[in-house]
Amino acid sequence: MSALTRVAVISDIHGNLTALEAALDDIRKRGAARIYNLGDLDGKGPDGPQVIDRCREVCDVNLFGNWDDLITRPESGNPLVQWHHARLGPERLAWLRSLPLSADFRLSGRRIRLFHASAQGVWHRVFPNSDHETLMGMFENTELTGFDQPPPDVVGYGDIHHAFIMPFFIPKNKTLFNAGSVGNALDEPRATYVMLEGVWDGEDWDAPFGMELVRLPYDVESVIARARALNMPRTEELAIELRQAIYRGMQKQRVSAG
Ligand SMILES: [Mn+2]
Repeated sequence: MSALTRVAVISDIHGNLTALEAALDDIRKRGAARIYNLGDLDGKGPDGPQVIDRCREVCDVNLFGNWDDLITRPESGNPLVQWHHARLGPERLAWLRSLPLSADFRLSGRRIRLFHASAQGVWHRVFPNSDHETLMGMFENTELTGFDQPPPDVVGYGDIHHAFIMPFFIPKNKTLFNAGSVGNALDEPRATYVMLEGVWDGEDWDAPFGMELVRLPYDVESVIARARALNMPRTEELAIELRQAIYRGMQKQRVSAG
């Protein structure tokens, strides 16, 4: 019987160093051997440079997200994007730009595939209530995932800041999960990630395999205070996201609706 390996899957830290440290502390306590980060390291939160430096140090793999795309192309003209871009410096920007789009590995027989948003691209958004064909598209080999690996059994992604673990009835033995968001969770206001457990690179499907959704409290107010101290654009929208898990795009609608 081989020993089980724990693999932490984190995503969407969005410049929230306090939430990242809470997640890393928990990951360390649980003895994870590997950490995969699914992208969106900066943007929205105040500490992008520190988050990038920390992820380079502790994550085994860092993947490219849509905000990593946005932030490395500041010509979009958005003042928020420009504010974040200006703080990173050329070396971090080049590193972000160099990140891979997907990662594959094997755990207890299952082929696991991770990417930021979907197999179609970092700007292609998939929700758990998308139609069956769209959800099945997450398991296909594409330009983004490459064609050199067999299609996966378990797919994990980030992007929507909404964690879930969804095994399918049809087809059997396929599971889609979302790691949620460490630094900008929109399903509940806590740092969120997923821990996988199984035999690393093992071929035996009958070896134990586990997936766990982890929620952690952190000092939300200190992050908001830090953003205010830095005069970060859209800090008040960030405050509502971090305190109440209400997406900034929904905040105005909520006010006008009532
Ligand atoms: Mn994101």
